[in-house]
Amino acid sequence: MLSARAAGSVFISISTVSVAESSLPCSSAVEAELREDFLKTLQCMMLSRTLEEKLGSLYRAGGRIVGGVYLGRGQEAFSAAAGIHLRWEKDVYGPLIRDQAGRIAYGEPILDTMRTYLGVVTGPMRGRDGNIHRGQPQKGYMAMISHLGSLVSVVSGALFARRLLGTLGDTVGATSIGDGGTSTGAFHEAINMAAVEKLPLVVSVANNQFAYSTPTTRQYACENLVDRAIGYGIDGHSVDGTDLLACLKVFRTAFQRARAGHGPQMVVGRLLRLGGHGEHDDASYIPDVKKHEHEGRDCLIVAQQQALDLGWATKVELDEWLKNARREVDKAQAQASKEPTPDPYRESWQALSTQRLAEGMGQ
Ligand SMILES: Cc1ncc(C[n+]2csc(CCOP(=O)(O)OP(=O)(O)O)c2C)c(N)n1
Ligand SMILES: [Mg+2]
Repeated sequence: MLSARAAGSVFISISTVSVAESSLPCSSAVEAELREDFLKTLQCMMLSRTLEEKLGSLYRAGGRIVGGVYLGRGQEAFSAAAGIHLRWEKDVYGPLIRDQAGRIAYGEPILDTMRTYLGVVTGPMRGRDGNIHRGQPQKGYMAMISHLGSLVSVVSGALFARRLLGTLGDTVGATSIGDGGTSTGAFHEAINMAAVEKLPLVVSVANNQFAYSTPTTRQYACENLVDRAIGYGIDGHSVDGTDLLACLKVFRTAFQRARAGHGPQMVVGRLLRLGGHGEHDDASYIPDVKKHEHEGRDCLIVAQQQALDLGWATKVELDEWLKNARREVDKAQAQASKEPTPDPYRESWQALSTQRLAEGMGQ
């Protein structure tokens, strides 16, 4: 791990961590925790990938999913490594479009996902959202906002509210953004405010090298996105987003520092999305050569190999977990498929964001 200090900020770069380096000695207690987190996270990644494959095929088959399907294929390690550090109903989480794996690691049941995509009334958004804008704000689980950058101030606002109410305790907040989203004014304003207020916030920046079809060379002029942390006066961390163990280590540090009062943490993961922006997009603008670079490797395959290399799981166990994931996804699909869609004559159609959802916020 390299460490350099600049203008009060800590830059922790583990960008070159390989499997061998990832297994560098740490205390046995920390190693045991890392191993436990790794195995849990890997199973979340498997479940996420299986679920998303099912959603993709339902979308392509047509008829049942209305609206777009936006997947996190290739970003599961980075997303889930953040989600695993969050406590359901205690911490604040504002996931973005590629965070299905993070949502699972955080604790959202996949039945909620399936119910949302199938538009049934039993889903968390009562069938009014068809994909990713679901949440349960009364639990600190913020419904995604599509306007890029806005979630940072929503999560910060929830943390700030708790601080004012005296209920912040050891709460931490986390949200995500893509390389493209970091160019918005909303992102800069929110990060600046969170830095000034020293909020316990972890911002995952998934640098998947494209914002839809716009490459990062047309997105920002600085060399590394993590360098922006210097300007905000916050900690910046950089990690290989395809390496689960490296991601877990860096998020572990980031969440510890946020909870310990060191203010916002920006974690930048380098990776590539292994698919289109959404399932409607064939990503033909991503050059083949990029797909064969280090960032184009599949984090799920890498993580399974890491588990085997470290002796943390056997091939039989990996196969069993994948089978379990398939069973769970099939079960969720079967359940949600028999549930009703909203009845337009009986639903009040009052905005969900009013009283009922707001109840309990900040507590
Ligand atoms: C403020 C704003 N501008 C434009 C859009 C339209 N839009 C949705 S996703 C997207 C690309 C986002 O790219 P990036 O932030 O890199 O995330 P990625 O999709 O690569 O994960 C754009 C331009 C938006 N949602 N919000
Ligand atoms: Mg991007």
